[in-house]
Amino acid sequence: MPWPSETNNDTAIFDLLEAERTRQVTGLQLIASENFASPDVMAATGSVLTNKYSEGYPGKRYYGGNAVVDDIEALAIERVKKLFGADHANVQPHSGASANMAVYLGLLKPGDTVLGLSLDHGGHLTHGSPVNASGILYKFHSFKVGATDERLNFDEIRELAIEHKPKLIVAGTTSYPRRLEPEPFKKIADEVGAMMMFDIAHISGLVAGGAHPNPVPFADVVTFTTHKTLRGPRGGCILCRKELATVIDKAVFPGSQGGPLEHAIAAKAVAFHEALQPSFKEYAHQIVKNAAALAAALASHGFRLVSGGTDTHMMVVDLQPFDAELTGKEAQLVLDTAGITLNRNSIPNDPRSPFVTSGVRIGTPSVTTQGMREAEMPLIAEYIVTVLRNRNDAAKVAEVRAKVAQLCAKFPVYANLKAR
Ligand code: DSN
Repeated sequence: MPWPSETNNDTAIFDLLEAERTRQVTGLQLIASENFASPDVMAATGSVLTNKYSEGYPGKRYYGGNAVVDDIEALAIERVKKLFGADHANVQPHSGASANMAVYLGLLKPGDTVLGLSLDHGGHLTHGSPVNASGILYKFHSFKVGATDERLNFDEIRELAIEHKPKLIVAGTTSYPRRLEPEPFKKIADEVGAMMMFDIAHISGLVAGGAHPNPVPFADVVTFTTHKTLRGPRGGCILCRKELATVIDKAVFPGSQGGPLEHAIAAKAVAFHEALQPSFKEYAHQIVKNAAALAAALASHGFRLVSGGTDTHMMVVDLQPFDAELTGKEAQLVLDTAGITLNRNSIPNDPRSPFVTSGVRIGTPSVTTQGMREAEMPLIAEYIVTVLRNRNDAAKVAEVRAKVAQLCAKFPVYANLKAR
């Protein structure tokens, strides 16, 4: 018996999907962790693989009918290993958080000591936040960015490592705008006999495209998400040294996940293939150039950039010098009304709560996918400034909304794509 014919017109959901498509393509998407996946990535995500169970790994499944799935997952593994020069890859993590928790499960025992960057200084929930399982199950000690330069201080990290003797050092960030060299982390890890995990969730596309140093030769384990700068489907991935392959695979399945999402794995394989093309290098470098141009334009309008600027895809903007009354929360809300989407973000040592904040985080992966370049960045900065200066003037905000739509129309993404 087929699906109920009465639901063929599920307009409630499909109208909403169309509304979301319209929102995405008519506004400026400046959330640093988002991107526009290709139509091929989205076709694989919405494919027949959504129907299949395949617990296990290629050649070792607990269900029948997995010959094709095996080929797909093997291809995803082969491609991602080539992309990052890794010994071993596990492409099954459902997300970056799942990838990180699986690594902890594989490498640590509950109560083991770990060192990671504090969430409020640019780390991630899974780097030991007390409200996250990582901070509940393991004994995390946090390092912070320097009070004046707002950059990682490897002398401080080394001192903490010597003091606490962690079993694992977690490198990686979610709102740190600077290059993260892997060598200093490796040196400290070696000195104190710790393992090293590098979470490149944000920068995996930059690493793949050669616009950021690759930590794979230095780290025991590298985790990342596939949907940010890498421009794939929502999901996670783990790379590791071959000696850790079995322990990592067991920690993902059966350790922390059940059936893998093979539709997402097929889409990851598509994204890895796209990232292996020469044009992806150009894309990755253009993201960084665009971020630098946007940061410079914002600075010229009186905003303060945390750490003084950016060398990645993102910037964290301190709103206080621009307008002491303006909070990150208010900025996010009013900019959304103007079709400019970004997120409020704590600045280091923020006097306001994480729900309010004194900053915003801005990223250029999505607008770069649309084809925008340095020339468009001052315009984006100008729109942001106009909205924030006139935040109580609905007509002015609406004027900018119209200009944003006009700009986006010149850089069409998903031109012919419909919700279905
Ligand atoms: N939510 C992601 C980000 O925006 O950085 C991190 O998990």
